[in-house]
Amino acid sequence: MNRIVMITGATSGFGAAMARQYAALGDRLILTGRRHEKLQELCKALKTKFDTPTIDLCFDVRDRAACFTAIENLPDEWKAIDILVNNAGLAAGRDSFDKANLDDWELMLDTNVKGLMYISKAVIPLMQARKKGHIVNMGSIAGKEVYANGNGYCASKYAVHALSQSMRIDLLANGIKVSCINPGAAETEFSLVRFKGDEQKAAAMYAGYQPLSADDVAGVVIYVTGLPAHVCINDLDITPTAQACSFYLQKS
Ligand code: NDP
Ligand code: 8X3
Repeated sequence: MNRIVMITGATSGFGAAMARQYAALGDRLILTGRRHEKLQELCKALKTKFDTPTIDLCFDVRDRAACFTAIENLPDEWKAIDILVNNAGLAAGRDSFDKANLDDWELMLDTNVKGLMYISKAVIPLMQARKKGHIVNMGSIAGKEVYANGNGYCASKYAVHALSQSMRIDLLANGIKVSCINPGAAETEFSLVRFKGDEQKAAAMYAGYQPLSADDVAGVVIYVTGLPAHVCINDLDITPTAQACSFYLQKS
């Protein structure tokens, strides 16, 4: 479709799956993440399979200056970003409020909230100049309902939800769409990161039911960003069929 799509956190999970699905549609991609090798591998694979023009930007979304520099330094022809997917994010730890680690809280808030704000602030002027654009924020069902031991992560995703509503109101006059996508349990590197490399704990999160895949969530983002210009899905929850909400999960 020849749109310019920027996806943060494209080195794994939802971001990488979205990159592949947008590439299959013929879009051009700006892909970000901290793991340079993974970004390069993905860009190479997309070039080989779909002949996709890509730009890979390796930086940490917690680094405010790096976020603005990355956007400022884009070649002019790449600044016409049609779709920004604020996807980079993580959970760190799953402990009760009294036991949770302060560094984990800061990591989640700095990445999931402040990183999203920096990238959005850098990209929005480019969209305002063109009077169009679509910002997709990756929220979570954890941003709709708090669950036990979710504290810092839930707070970060509640913030993503609030920021999405705020952006939608404040950017209304600019013709910019803002969508917040709220997945439930999806099997990616997410739980491995949350449990700091503990493979058993991570695998247990997805045992006894069929979780969402990265491609399931990517397909929803593709759908939401493929609607006619006058149609905007503002807020969308997606869970595995086995999951009703944050605390009801049917396991065999
Ligand atoms: P993954 O761990 O597979 O992917 C996370 C991506 O975010 C990676 O590409 C990672 O890249 C990037 N990232 C993390 N921290 C930073 C940072 N500081 N700077 C730049 N990039 C960063 O998880 P998912 O694909 O599952 O998660 C994607 C988003 O979806 C997250 O916001 C997550 O909170 C949300 N989500 C996930 C759900 C799930 O169950 N999996 C459900 C609901 C929402 P790198 O490490 O290379 O920097
Ligand atoms: C990830 C889904 O339920 O593990 O955002 O918080 S959950």
